[in-house]
Amino acid sequence: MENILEVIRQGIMEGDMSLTEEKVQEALDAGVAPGDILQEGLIAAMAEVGRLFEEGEYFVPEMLIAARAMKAGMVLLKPYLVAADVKPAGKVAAGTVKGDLHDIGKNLVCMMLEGAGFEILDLGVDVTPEKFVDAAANQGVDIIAMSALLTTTMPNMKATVEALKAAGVRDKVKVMIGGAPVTDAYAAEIGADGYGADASRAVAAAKHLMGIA
Ligand code: B1M
Repeated sequence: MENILEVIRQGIMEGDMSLTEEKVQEALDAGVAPGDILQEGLIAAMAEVGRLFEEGEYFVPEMLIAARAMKAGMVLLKPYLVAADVKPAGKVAAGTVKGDLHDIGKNLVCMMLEGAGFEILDLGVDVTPEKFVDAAANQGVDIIAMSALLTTTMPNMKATVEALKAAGVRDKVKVMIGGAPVTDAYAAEIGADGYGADASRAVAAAKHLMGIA
């Protein structure tokens, strides 16, 4: 079993989608527990990718292709995880804030979070405070994750935090933010709970907010 999980990890780290798919299917057919394939295959590989990114050995393209391979494996694994009732690390509603159409970084953050075992509700781009509030109120999410790439749209993060408060759901969720112009200080200023400078640190922040790291 360890050997096939090692091959899955290697496949993901090298961004080899077809090898990842083939080996995830092989592991499932061989009766390896879906939770083990997730934890010791997909999640372990993406944790290593995050580490290499932080150490400057991997860059955004390597992270993107690794995440794509992980997602391909996840598509096969998901029905088995549901059947085995494997619980996600937490549910995250992620979106780029109102007025902002940049989604490359947000998508990468979503993929890395998924690779860390989180369930993602991707709200897309140009997401209004009302849509974030709806996710917090009605979709059972643990974390609201907002991305902004424009200095002109950053205030919509604050507007969303205020809208969550006004709707009485601020305490139901944690709020984390990120994006090129966003800083830790800005997160503190608007009353967000967490901040990630990049996709790898976003995973660390989300885990911290869920009390799992
Ligand atoms: Co635009 N753009 N853009 N753009 N664009 C920037 C952001 C800009 C810095 C370029 C520049 O002038 N040098 C500038 C903003 C200036 C400012 O506000 N200070 C700018 C501008 C001005 C604009 C327009 C206004 C241009 C115009 O039309 N006049 C316009 C706005 C449209 C709109 O949104 N309403 C516009 C449009 C576009 C395109 C559509 C052409 C395209 C976006 C395509 C897309 O996303 N689908 C685009 C692009 C590609 C860029 C640049 C070149 C690259 C952004 C990117 O994808 N980076 C960008 C310049 C730059 O950043 N060098 C620029 C790669 C990505 C992996 O990084 O998004 O930073 P990033 O995400 C990182 C981290 O920030 C972090 O993790 C990610 C991965 O490590 N992160 C999070 C992101 N979200 C997070 C959330 C978290 C945690 C971490 O927790 C929730």
